[in-house]
Amino acid sequence: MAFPIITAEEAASYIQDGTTVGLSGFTAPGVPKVVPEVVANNALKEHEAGRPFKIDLFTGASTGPHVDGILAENNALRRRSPYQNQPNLRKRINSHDCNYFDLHLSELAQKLRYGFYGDIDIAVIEVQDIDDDGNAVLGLGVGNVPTFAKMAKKVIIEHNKHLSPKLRGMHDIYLPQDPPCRREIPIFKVSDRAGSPLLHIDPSKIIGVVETDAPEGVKAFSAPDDTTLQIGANVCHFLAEELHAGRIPSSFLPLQSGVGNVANAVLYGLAENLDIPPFEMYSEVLQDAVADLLMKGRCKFASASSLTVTDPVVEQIFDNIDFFRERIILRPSEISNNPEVIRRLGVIAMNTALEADIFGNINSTHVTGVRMMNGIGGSGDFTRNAYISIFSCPSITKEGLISNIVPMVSHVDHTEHSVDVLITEQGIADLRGLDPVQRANCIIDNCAHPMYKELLRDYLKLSRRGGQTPHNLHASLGFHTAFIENGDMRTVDWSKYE
Ligand code: 0RQ
Repeated sequence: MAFPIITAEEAASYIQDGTTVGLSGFTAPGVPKVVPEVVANNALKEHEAGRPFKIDLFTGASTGPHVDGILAENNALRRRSPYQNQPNLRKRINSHDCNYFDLHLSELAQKLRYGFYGDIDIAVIEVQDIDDDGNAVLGLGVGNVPTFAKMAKKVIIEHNKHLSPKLRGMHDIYLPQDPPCRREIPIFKVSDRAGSPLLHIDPSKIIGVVETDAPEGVKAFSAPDDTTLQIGANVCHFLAEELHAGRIPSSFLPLQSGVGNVANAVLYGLAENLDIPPFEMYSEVLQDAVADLLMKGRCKFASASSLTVTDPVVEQIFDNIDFFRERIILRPSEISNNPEVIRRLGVIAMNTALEADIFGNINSTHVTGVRMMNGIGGSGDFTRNAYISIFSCPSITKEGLISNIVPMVSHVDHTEHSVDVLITEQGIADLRGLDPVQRANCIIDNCAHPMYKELLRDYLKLSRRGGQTPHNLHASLGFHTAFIENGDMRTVDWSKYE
């Protein structure tokens, strides 16, 4: 290797208070394994010495405890985008110790290139291999690394020996031109390749290579429970009905599946439901369930920005790499989540809501409207451009203290205009072509939990004072205020608002 081998400490010394850093990867996979932790430790030492130390951090998506977790714990993040899921960082964001701006994942790379968020000082990039000319085989997650590599003034490489040399060929690295020169992205089928299997990094920018040997450490999801299994079964039932009605072509359409426990249960439902023919996925992450779906032939091909699978599944993929390399493409998130491609391919989007309102607006990010959970992630990229956009969630949370179907969402991520179908364990609300009152009745009848149906119907009566979308603005957040005051949404008293 033409580049100097350096220690993580030497590498981290290039990252100082105020440095803007871009990290490779998408979710934990592909994210550098050692340099960020040393940066976090340096921050702690600086703080103990009474000196400021905070960095601006851009990534592909969430990272892991060894990056966002420890950087947040040591209060080393000044600005952060575009997605996170670490409890420590959540606390920093909600207390404004860290300025987090929550962005559609497909947009960060181009907005950085447009110059909206300033320079990238240092990119830290995990590779499986890199040649003397700077051509790199990436790891299991891509994210925004092509843009970070292009924009960064200096690059640090983490060479992770844990990665299989046979990963070469799984990636498709494509960087679009920016307006006014942008052309169509030449992906017309899920399995189309538009770019190169290698990422080119300008060798003159490479400071050095840090050697690592580390697994990804992706956490397993909770095993599906009765509720999530029923949601999965309802999603599959809906898709099978659409297929039989001819509204989905008989060859089926590519699926996108969101993140979390509910999304994982939906994927397990797809494995079992033979009414749905073998399908393809055009998604942003591939979870454990997808490896299984590929092995069983239920999924024919999968395109995403990351293999977000647990370590045993990584080993399974490495052991059968020839099989998986033929069936998986890993792309930059700007491409995996690209609105142009999603709409062209007719992707069916399946994402998860924290809460939905009776008119079909979705809150995916803010607990009781104020506390950031994770971020919008790629859900908007897919939802807004999908062939059919489905949201699912359990009808209740915390044993019924919270209804996930509310009169008005306390924060809006996806508007009623982009949501075709809402699914809970109770049933399916097909909202296509319905006016707001029809939608409200459809959601209450099919998706709300029985213990909340009457309360929601009463709200609708209370709101019948005219207007296309009948709300009572005093009462519209009544469920939330009842929860804040009494810890139970069922204690709402509509008579106060009559
Ligand atoms: O809390 O952890 O204390 O038990 O929220 O809820 O039911 O486990 O949901 O893991 O499926 O995640 C929306 C967060 C769902 C995720 C969200 C509480 C509940 C629990 C988690 P505990 P579940 P999931 C891009 C896809 C946005 C980004 C996205 C997400 C915790 O899916 O981040 O879609 N989505 N990316 O108890 C208060 C409510 C609540 C609530 C749940 N209404 N009020 N708390 N909880 N509902 C596309 C890809 O391709 C990846």
